[in-house]
Amino acid sequence: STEQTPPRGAFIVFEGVDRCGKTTQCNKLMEHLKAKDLSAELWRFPDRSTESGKRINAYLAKEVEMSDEEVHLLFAQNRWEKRQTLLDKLAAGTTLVVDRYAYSGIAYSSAKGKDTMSLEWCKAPDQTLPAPDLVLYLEVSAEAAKARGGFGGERYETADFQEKVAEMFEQQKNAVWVSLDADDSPDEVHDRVKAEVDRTLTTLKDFTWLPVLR
Ligand code: Z5A
Repeated sequence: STEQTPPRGAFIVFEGVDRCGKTTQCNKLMEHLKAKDLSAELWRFPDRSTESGKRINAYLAKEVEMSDEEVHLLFAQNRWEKRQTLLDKLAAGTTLVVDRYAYSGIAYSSAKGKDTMSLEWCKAPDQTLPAPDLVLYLEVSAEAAKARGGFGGERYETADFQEKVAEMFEQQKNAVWVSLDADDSPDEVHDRVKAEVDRTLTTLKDFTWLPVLR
């Protein structure tokens, strides 16, 4: 038969510092994909519902202490736990919109600036996990982030640290990475997101296989 197998789903990742608007944009993108009648799911990392996720949640809420190295590996494990499900979903044609991925793990850990945690060391545990088709990096200025309300009480939620995190994100830019100015209104940012995602969806037939993180 000449019938073609349906294209696999797209693997779309949102990244950025605290309050860049990822969650807001993920929700808007989901509405856009649903309106196009596409099968899509919204995921987020850390997935706080799994065993590793519960420990991560306790760490972020400052309820438990852990070494920086240990929590780094735990964040990576939290992604490895979802690897097979992620591959199965994409193969079945479901597009995944993912709020944070390995780039966050690498940026937040390497931003700690420890001798024992070089960028290479931080990258290693996520290597060979599926790589996304598109990384939308929401670039927010310190002023705009500040105007979006005070920091919460979780770990990492200070302006100095977020600035270091932004630098470590910049060092990870690659071919599938698109930086979007995220200072404007949610609808204006959404228009930029939509254009990038629609472009990626049309090229998907050329990406029948999924590369891995290097
Ligand atoms: N972390 C890590 O260390 N290692 C890892 O491997 C991973 C993560 C995966 C928890 O992540 C922490 O884990 C995080 C990184 C670390 N630490 N920090 N910081 P999380 O994703 O669960 O939590 P979060 O980063 O704090 O996400 P968030 O609170 O969901 O923020 P957001 O998604 O970027 O923003 P938002 O909720 O869409 O918007 C924030 C506010 O701004 C909200 O009031 C909106 O209504 C408003 N907003 C949004 N967009 C706009 C625009 N365009 N204009 C004006 N106002 C806006």
